[in-house]
Amino acid sequence: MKFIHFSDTHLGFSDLTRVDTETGMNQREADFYAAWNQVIDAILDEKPDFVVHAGDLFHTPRPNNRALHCAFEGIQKLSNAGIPFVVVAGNHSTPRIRNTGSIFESIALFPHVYAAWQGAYQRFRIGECAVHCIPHCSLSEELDAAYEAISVDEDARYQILVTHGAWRETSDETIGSVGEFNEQFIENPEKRTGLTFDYIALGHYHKHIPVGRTIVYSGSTERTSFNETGYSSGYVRVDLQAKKWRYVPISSRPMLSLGPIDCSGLSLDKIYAAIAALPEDVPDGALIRLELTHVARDCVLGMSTETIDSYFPQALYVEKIIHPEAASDISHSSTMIGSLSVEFERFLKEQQGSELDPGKLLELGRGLLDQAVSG
Ligand SMILES: [Mn+2]
Repeated sequence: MKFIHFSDTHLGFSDLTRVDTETGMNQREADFYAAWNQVIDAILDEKPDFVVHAGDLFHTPRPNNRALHCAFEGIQKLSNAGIPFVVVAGNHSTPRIRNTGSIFESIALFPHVYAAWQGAYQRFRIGECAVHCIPHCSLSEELDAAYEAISVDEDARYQILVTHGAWRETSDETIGSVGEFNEQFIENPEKRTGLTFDYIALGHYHKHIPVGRTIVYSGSTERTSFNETGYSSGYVRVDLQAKKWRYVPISSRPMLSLGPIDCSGLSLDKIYAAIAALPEDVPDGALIRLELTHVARDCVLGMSTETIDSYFPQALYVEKIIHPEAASDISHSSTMIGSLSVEFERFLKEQQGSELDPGKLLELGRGLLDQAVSG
């Protein structure tokens, strides 16, 4: 039996202010749909016996209409092709309040679709394979109960487990933790239950990485932040009979980090020159994170986003992370050009002749902006 394992498609994710000129859609939102469609097309092409999705199908518990349409369209294609699709809910697509219902209830209406989303263990049988599912559980008691409920299907030739969370091998060895507040920890289920699985399909960690010989994070199909720079995007093709799996990369938007450039003692012109001297092999449509350290305060305020962007005409977006020199207060030790607090400081500088204390105004304004942004 052969199946495809993928995960963390985060449909409905959107970011940055770039718009796809053809559709008018947020470009990053469109990128995530394109990645999902690539995997769906690959599945239709490969015709596996079934497919498992290990969580975070959607970016939020209440996805927008475009995200729903994209998911339904893909799932319908699999359903029409008679390819069973098993999906577990991850932490991003689990509502915090249960009585709001779940989108997985609707997804499970498609023929050949099996969804585990109710904070409880579920087992599905697909041909010769028993698929054991532990979705995201909001309470640790539910997770404990889910583990206890795992039962082997004696008639099935293969047993696989699909689950979503950070892998906890021992109490001080965790893999795939991303520090989200509602992250679930998966204690090695084989150790915990004494059962052996032919394969454990993991979701949550956006980096593709095997945890054991047949315990695998497929990784995500696109990257939700610059922290994921360098992660590939793709899915895993598993052959149960041959006891083998293979990672298959898909194409996703290029993302790269440039710098840090040490700007100690550099004038603004010299800083621009140092940026201009960075390697030029930036792929078309890339997302770039540019980091500058020890930037003199005056340079931070005088820096032009447009000038920096002009050095990377082929980039879709350039994020500028600035570490000002000798920052007086630690909470503002790093900043982003274009961020509200920097723009506010620039604005204040232009307001000459006010009788109000500019230092106090700046402090007060930044405090309020920080509150508004983090709240
Ligand atoms: Mn995720």
